Amino acid sequence: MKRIDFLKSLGFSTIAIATGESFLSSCMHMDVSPDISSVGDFITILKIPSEYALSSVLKAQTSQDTLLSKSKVNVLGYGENGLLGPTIKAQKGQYISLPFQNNLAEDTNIHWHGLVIPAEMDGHPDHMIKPNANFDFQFSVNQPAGLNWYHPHMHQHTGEQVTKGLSGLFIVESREEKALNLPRGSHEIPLIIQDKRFNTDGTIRHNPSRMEVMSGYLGDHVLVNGTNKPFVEVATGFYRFRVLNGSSARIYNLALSNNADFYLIGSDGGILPQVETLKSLMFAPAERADILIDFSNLKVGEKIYLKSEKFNGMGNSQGTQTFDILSFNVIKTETDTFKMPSVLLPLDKLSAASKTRQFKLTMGMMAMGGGMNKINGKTFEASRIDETVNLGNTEIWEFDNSTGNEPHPMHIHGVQFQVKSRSGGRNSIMAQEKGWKDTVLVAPNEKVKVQMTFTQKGKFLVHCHNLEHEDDGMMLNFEVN
Ligand SMILES: [Cu+2]
Repeated sequence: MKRIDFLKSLGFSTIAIATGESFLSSCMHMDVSPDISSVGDFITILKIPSEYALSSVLKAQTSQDTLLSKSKVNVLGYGENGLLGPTIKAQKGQYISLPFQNNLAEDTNIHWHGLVIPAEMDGHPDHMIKPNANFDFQFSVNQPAGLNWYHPHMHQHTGEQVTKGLSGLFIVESREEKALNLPRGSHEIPLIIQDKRFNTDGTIRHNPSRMEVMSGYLGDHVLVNGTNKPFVEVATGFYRFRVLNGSSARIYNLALSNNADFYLIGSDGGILPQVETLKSLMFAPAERADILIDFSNLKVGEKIYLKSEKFNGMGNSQGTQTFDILSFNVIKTETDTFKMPSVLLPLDKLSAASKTRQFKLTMGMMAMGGGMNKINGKTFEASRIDETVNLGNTEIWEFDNSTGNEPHPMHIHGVQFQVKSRSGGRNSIMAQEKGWKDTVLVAPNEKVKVQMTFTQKGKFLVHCHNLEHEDDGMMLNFEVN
């Protein structure tokens, strides 16, 4: 096939193809779906992020970590301990102060993903923290117990900083959640799943081509908590896994290698009303899953894997392979007293919506100098307010990907929302969408409606959480007055 015909087959117009050799060559070096089923045993013990010590300084900095081999390489993280940051825990109702220091040679900031907090604390790209500068993040945590996270949020460089290691977990706990008596202590394990690519020297590589800015920058290794091919030792009981998809673009179709059921008890914004018994779970970037796994039917010495199965309908580069993520090695028997609750925590009903807004997701083929991924025909402009919302109002926002070819995990800042409907594509509300959400996967051909009440004043963002799409400008401002 001639190069020009090849590009046309990918959907490029003749005009787009005519716009420059550098674009052509970057396309020809594309690696749309790298092989992730690399050989090797799961023989490295799963790292667990440290717990944040209250009022200690979170420092964005370069440090060293072991990733693919035993030799240490330079990575980014929050602190001296290598990739990622400490897990912050706060009680519902707690006022928390998080001193932050930028020890990088470039600007950064922190977005508290999932937390409903004032705009000045939310980490808008307007609010950058310069090299060697510091900032005290202070806010009250007034939301249900759940797994949230934190990461940088600047325009055009979020993908690079997150990929190189800047992310951490923020867990909100509450009395209501404690009363459920869920597995805890050694039976509650955080899992940050991230695919990455590497340079020959073992450092993390971030160099998406123009093609990958559209199709997704997928890695060829999957790390869990920064561990390549990890195992975790378990006993024959129930465990609670607090799972974050911290990847740039990769969607996982989570399942267990023995085809056993697992139990979804929570998603982005907290605990679900009821347990969802699943064999598999489509899990998009920035989504969280609170999962219980029962190992009581296994014998000491057995191993099962958390894996990702093949899937369709999410663009050409996603779901092309089945691969293992994490090995569970059963090392001891125990008597487990955990009882699965028949109901979990009730989901508050939202008021009726006073307005519906449309967000049309499109991918323009070529815009030299500008973004290709657009919302309502626009790319991000920091000073432009795209939507104005009245404080206290309840609205429905519809994300319309009916003409798109790529999946978009859409994230709204400053709120937790409920998914009201999905038409086209998968045509139904998924298990993890039956509770509070801040990120919803909008697959090709789908229109998804979400509903929320705006309780925080100020300037916030709505954007795609495929980090290359976001950095390309698939992000708008909205202001709540
Ligand atoms: Cu997107």
